[in-house]
Amino acid sequence: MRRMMYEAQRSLATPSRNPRMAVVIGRLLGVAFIVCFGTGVYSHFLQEPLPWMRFPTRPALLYQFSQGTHIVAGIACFPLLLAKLYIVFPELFASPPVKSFLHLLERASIALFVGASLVQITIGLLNTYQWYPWPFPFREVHYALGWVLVGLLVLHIGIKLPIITRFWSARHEAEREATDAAGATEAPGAADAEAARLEAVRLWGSRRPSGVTGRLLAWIDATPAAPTSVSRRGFLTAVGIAGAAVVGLTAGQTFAPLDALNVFGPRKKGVGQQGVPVNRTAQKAGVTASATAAGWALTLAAGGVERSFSRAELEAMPQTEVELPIACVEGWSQLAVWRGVRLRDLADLVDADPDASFRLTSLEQRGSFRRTQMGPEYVRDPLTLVALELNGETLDLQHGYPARMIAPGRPGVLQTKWLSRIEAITA
Ligand code: HEM
Ligand SMILES: Nc1nc2c(c(=O)[nH]1)N[C@H]1C(S)=C(S)[C@@H](COP(=O)(O)O)O[C@H]1N2
Ligand SMILES: [Mo]
Repeated sequence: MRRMMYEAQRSLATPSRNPRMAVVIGRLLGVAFIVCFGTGVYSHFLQEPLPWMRFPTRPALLYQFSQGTHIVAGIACFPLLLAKLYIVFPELFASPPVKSFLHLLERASIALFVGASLVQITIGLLNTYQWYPWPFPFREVHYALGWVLVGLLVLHIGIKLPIITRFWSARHEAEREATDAAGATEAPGAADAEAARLEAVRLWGSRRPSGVTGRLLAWIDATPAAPTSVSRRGFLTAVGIAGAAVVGLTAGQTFAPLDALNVFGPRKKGVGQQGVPVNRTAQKAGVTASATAAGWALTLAAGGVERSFSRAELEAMPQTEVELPIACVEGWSQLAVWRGVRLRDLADLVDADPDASFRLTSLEQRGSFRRTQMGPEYVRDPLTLVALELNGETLDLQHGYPARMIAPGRPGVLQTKWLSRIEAITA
C-alpha cells in the first residue's frame, strides 16, 4: 500500500509541482478570495443593512466597481484554484496518509477548504447566469460559505506558514537554495521531471521573455539557469493565459472598455429596450396591466401625511437629469441617462424627517424585489430620482414605467421598478 502511494506520487512529479509554485499560486488565490469576501460582504450589507449602517453615495459607480470586481476576482479563482489543485494533487497520495492527530486535523481542514471553495465559486458563477440547479437559497449559502472560507483561509495560512516564510523571506535565501538543490537531485521522480522538462522545451522553447514579464518570471523562478525553470515558466504561462482568457472574455459586462471582448458574460451592453438590458420583465412580474392602467398614481407617505401623484403631476414638477448605472448583483452593469423628480423634493412635500429611511413598494404582487428599503443618505442625495425617462425617452414598461427608483452606488436589485408607494419608516 505504502509502495503504491509512493509510486503514485512519483509518477505525478513534475517540475511545476513544488512548494514554491504552490505558494506563488496560493498567494494569488488568497488575494482573490479576500477581494471576493470584502466586496461580497459590502454587497450583503447594502442589501441587508444593520439599523445603524450608512453607506457612501459617491463615487456613484462604487457598487458597479465593487461588484464588478467581485465577479472578475471570482472568475479568476477558477484557473487559480485548478492550478493550485494540480500542483498539490500528489499530496493526496502522501504516505503515511495520516501521521498524527494534528496531521489528521490539517488534512481534514484542507479537504473542507477545497470542497467549500469549489462549491462557492461554482454556485457563484452559475448565479451570474441565473441558473440555480440546487435546492438551497443561493445568497444565504454563498454568504455563510464566505465566512467559512475566510476562517479556513486563516487556518490554512497558519498551518502552512513554515512553507510560506521559507519561500518568501529574503533572510532564508541561502537555506532555500540549499533545499532546492537537494530537491532537484533527491526528489522522487527526478527522471520524470527531466522528461517533462524536455517536453516543455519542445513546446515552449527555451527563450526567456523580455521586459516586465521576463523580470517577473526571473523573480518567481529564483533559479533561472536551472534546467527545470522552463517547465515552471510554461505552467505559469498556461495559468496566466487561462486567467486572462476567462477574465478578459467576461469582464466587459461591467468594465465598458472590454465590452467588445465580452463573449461569455451573461449580458451584453446596449442590448435591451432603450439600450439597457432588462432583468425581470413586466410580464414575468405580472404588472403589465397595473403599470399601464390610467388610474396609476405614486403615493408618498410620512407620519400622518399622504399624497398621491399621477404621472402627469410628476412630469410637471422640476426635472433632474443624471447619469447612473444599473449595476446588477450578478455582475453586469450599464450606464444610462435618467430624468425625473428628485426623491428629496417629494419627501419634502410630505414633510418627511430628514433622517428617515424609506420603504419602496412596487406594483409587483410577488417576488423578493417587490419591497426595498433606502437609508436617508440615498433619500437626500441630489442624484436619487423617481425616474420617468430613460436615455431621452419615456421610461419603457420593461424598465419600470410609469416610474422607477434610481440612486447612486446601489445594487440593481434595489433600483425598484414599477413604483406604487414610497413611505418614510418611523423608527
Ligand atoms: C472565495 C470566493 C468567493 C467569496 C468569498 C464570495 C463571497 C460573497 C459574499 C460574502 C457575497 C454576499 C452574499 C450576500 O449578499 O449575502 C457574495 C455575493 C455574490 N457573489 Fe460571491 N464570493 C466568492 C466567489 C464568487 C464567484 C466565483 C462568483 C461568480 C463568478 C460570485 C458571485 C457572486 C454573486 C453574483 C453575488 C451576489 C449575490 C446576490 O446578492 O444575489 N462569487 N459573494
Ligand atoms: N419591482 C422590481 N424591481 C426591480 C426588479 C424586480 O424584479 N422587480 N429587478 C431588479 C434588478 S435585479 C435589477 S438588476 C434592475 C434591472 O433594471 P432594468 O431591468 O431596468 O435594467 O431592476 C431591479 N428592479
Ligand atoms: Mo439585478
